[in-house]
Amino acid sequence: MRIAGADVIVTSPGRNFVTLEITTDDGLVGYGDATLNGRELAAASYLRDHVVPLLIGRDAHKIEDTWQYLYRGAYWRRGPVTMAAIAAVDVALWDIKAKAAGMPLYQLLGGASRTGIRAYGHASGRDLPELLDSVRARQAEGFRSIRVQSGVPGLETIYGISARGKDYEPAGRHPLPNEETWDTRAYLRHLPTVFEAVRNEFGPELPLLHDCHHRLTPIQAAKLGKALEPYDLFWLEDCTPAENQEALRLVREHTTTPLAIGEVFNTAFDYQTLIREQLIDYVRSAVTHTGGVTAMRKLFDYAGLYQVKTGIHGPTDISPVGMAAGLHLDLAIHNFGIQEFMPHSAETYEVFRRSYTFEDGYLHPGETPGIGVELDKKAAEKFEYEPAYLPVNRLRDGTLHDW
Ligand code: EZ4
Ligand code: CO
Repeated sequence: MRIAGADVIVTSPGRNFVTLEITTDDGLVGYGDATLNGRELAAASYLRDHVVPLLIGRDAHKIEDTWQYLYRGAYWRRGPVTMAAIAAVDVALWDIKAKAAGMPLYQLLGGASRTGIRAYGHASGRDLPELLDSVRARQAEGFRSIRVQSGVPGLETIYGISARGKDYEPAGRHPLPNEETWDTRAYLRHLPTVFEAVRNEFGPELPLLHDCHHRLTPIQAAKLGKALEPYDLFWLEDCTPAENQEALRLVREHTTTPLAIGEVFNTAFDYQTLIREQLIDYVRSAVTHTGGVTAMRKLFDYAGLYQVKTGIHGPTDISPVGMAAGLHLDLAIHNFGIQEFMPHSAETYEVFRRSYTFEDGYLHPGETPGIGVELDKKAAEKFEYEPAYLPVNRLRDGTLHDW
């Protein structure tokens, strides 16, 4: 089975997505996601200009060899653009292989290790009453684990907080990024009071998560982890900037709050110290940003040796194709932890027809052969690309800060 064609589709049904469509000489079609929020066209060009010409005529069954060919063959290794492009090829080839086998992908990964995939949803509020309502809304949708993000008195717009009743979408369709203002001391004072109130309202059972979005120094993160211990978090995410693996040593020495990190990582090497020294509890990589199913499987198996579990990144900037690929891994691997799930808009689902389901707090990839997501090209054409950027963050004196 040879690769006969490869097409890169940039579409914007509610937000931008980059999709690779590979076709084989016997008529099978596979999809992969290369969406890199705010830098989409770089991944599209990497694929179109430098990868597609290498794919035509290759044996579609040789997934590992193609992965190594694109990774080692580029000479310039790693990086978000490269790894998103490799991920798209890898997932499209797994989709094709599973379709050729007539099985859902998870069967090729060893079969199901569980009946459903525990998912967490996002609750947020500009103030406490709004936040409590938002937690109730997620519960009503079926979520049994909930990420809690709260506004901070004195700060206007911050990461993770949507307008009342609306879904959060950080990328804005502006010619320039929005600028937000940040104050770490105000945040560190306020957040423990929020978790105290949420625990009082919903009791001790409900698993609660929180995302610091890389904004703290190691000692600030240590202080926050300690302050949140009475509220028994499922995890504290991205407490320090991701580049510095050693930072987590200091945090770990001071708190038993479980730690999750990795949504901006793109290879297993970014986790080497973190996993080997057991400085984290959950790896947050997404299939789309970490080189595909092939690379994720290796990362998860490595993490499993150290009792580190998974928590695949699942924001709306992972397309339904990338989401579905992650769900097959979630179902098959042993060391699954939890899956983030931000449902996509109706427009997105019009372009990406999916077989995965969410019911009673659990996701399932479905039984369709392949990964179970098909792109409707006609529908995709209706939604033209629009430049969009993630916001930037500044301290009160204007210093640029992690967002
Ligand atoms: O801000 O994917 O845990 N989820 C997150 C996301 C990220 C976006 C950035 O594109 O941190 O909401
Ligand atoms: Co995050």
